[in-house]
Amino acid sequence: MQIITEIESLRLAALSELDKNETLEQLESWRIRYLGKKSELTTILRSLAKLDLEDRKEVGAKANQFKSILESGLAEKKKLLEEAAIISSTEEGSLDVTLPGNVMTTGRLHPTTQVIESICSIFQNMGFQVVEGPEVEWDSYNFDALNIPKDHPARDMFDTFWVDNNETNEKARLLRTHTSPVQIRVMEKEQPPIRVIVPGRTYRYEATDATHESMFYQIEGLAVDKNITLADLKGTLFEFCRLLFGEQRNVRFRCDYFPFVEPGVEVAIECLACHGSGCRLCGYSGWLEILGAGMVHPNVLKRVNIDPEIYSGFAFGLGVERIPILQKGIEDIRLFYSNDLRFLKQF
Ligand code: 2U9
Repeated sequence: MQIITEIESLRLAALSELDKNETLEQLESWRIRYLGKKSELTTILRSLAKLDLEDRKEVGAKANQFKSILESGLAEKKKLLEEAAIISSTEEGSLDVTLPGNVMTTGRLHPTTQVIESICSIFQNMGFQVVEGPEVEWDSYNFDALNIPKDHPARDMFDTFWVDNNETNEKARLLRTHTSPVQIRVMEKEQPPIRVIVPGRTYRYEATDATHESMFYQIEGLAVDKNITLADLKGTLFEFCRLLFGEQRNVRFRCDYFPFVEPGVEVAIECLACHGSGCRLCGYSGWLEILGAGMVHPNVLKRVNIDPEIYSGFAFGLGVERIPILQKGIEDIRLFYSNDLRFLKQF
């Protein structure tokens, strides 16, 4: 049949031309020529209706087979040309190897985290265990358990963010003003010997300025056992100061007051900037206060059912940001948590 021969020769022509297309534009012209509305194939398909049934079946099958061969050939060729276009665009100069590369920035730990890690590891090496606890606390854990009863003037030392506004209720919640309630929780659960180090966020209802933040980090420590004395406290904290600030650093130990310890002490190191002669950093005293500490108050032990006649303990606390502030001469504590990368990248 004439029309079948026509389709056959059309197929040969189309496929041999398909191979010759070298660009996507050429391929599109090819598509219009062989598969477009005005193509011979479309004319053949439209004329099928005029044929008698037998011929229509035969020619229809042949024409549709031809159409699908062309369509799959087209898709395959298009894919090849697109891939080649990508490769040649990089080869032909869109990749300029003389341009500066993209700098891969590496992350780092926040300066506060770095200090927490080095302090905790010093105490871990002395046998202390790192413990964490909740930042929203009960009034009773934050104050009463630490020998700071309701209406006691010592409460004024801690400007508090209340979550529940009923300060007379033991079950009123607050944002913890120190990490000490965690040590209470440890003593409730564990029997001595206890040696824990507790890092974490603490909150004070402060008007913020260069030296005050409403959120800051503390690290506190607690050791409870038989025969723990002030000499253990002094030896442990002197060793800590020398490991953190250098073997030769002088350390000062003086009386201080904290409601949860008796006696209470304050530990200072020889000024990092002037080595004791007096400068702006140390307020011309020659000393930098680093830690507060003391022997755990018997009332605190009694409340958690540890007999102060049998056991004794020492505790200490420090403000974490103060360490890099003093070491690096940072002028404003608010820089730590304002997420300015120009500051953070320096650590
Ligand atoms: C328990 C018993 C005693 C922890 C202590 C301090 C002294 C202290 C301050 C340092 C600077 C807090 O960040 S700061 O403002 N802390 O001086 N902390 S004794 O005493 C405890 C803790 C828990 C059960």
